[in-house]
Amino acid sequence: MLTYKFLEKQDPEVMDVVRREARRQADELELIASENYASSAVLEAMGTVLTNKYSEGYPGHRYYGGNQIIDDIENIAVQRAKKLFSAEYANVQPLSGSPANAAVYFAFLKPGDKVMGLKLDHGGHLSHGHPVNFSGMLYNFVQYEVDSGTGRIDMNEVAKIARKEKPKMIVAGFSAYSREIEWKRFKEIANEIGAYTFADIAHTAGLISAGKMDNPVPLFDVISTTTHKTLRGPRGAIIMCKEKYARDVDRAVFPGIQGGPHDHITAAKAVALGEALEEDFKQYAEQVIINARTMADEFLKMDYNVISGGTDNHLMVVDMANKGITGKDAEQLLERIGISVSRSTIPNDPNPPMNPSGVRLGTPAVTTRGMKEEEIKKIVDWINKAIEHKDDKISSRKIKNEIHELCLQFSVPGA
Ligand code: DSN
Repeated sequence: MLTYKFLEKQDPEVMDVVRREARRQADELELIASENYASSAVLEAMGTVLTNKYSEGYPGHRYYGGNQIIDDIENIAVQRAKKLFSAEYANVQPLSGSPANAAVYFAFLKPGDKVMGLKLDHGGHLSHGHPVNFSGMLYNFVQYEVDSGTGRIDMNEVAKIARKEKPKMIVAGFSAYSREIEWKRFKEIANEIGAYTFADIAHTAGLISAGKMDNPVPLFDVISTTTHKTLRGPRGAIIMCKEKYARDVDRAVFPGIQGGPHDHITAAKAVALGEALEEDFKQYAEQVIINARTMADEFLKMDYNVISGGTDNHLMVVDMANKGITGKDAEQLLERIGISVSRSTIPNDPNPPMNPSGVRLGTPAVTTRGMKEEEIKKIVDWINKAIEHKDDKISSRKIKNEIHELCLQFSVPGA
């Protein structure tokens, strides 16, 4: 564990929470598809004196004095983001995914403009036009869905809706979709109707940057990503775009949406981007996908209903209906044996979002610990046994102990 000697002395109560959470992260299995373990170097960068600085504006054009050194950290992060994703332009200031998406809409659209995005219960994100989110309140979203037979986005259907609705922007991206996105086809459809293309690659940025999935950055007008999922950095986000939109994007982030950037987080983003440029990150990304495929295959062998029949990326959504348990109950049952997953809606879910039919599982975090196919097979077996014997306390205790034994063999950065 990192030392935290000053925190320990100053505030034992807070230190106790940090210690307990570090223990939990090390002792349990993290299968939440959007979570990962940032490296010790990323964690250290977040704890630096860069947190003390205000630096509204951009390198060379700040509204506060004393930013000549801070400019360096922002420039390093920008250069690394551009190199990693082959981007013409990068803004590394967005505080997280939703604010980044807000800035994208703000840069390209006016309130009331028509936009197309993937529906939430079909794998989209709240900020892709859900009515309870600012995106659905401010903009006129029309939503596309996955095909009910294949569980995949049907590009002919996307084209049909786009031609009929003529949105000003098409959003491609997701929170719970396990297949490759046909970026080129999205671009062709958008070109046909003169729409902007916006890719939200929050989930797969690490896999894309490592060349393991197709990269929309050179193709699309604008791209957002969080930095803490498969990219394995600090909580935060980045927007990339064509050079011609740079000024609009910058102005939308600051002063449009945000105040001062969080410079300690920018430093941590720079560290994570540097790590992702290294050769061993490519191997990590490849293993994330191999592990996810292994996991999906094991679930399928045990007669689980994996939406779309498998995965091309790091995640899968499993409909638990044929196993006689809801997504919420499965999440809580697995939590009791030391496995974290997130409940998830399935396409056209008959159940409400708080108690949906499915669970979403992902492999980024366990792969960071060094787990491979052998461990993944054990994990699926434990999940299956826990679900099959859900009322058997002795069996649950035994599985929990076995999970703990496995966790002891695979360390966690920072824990
Ligand atoms: N909360 C993230 C996820 O779990 O996918 C998206 O915002």
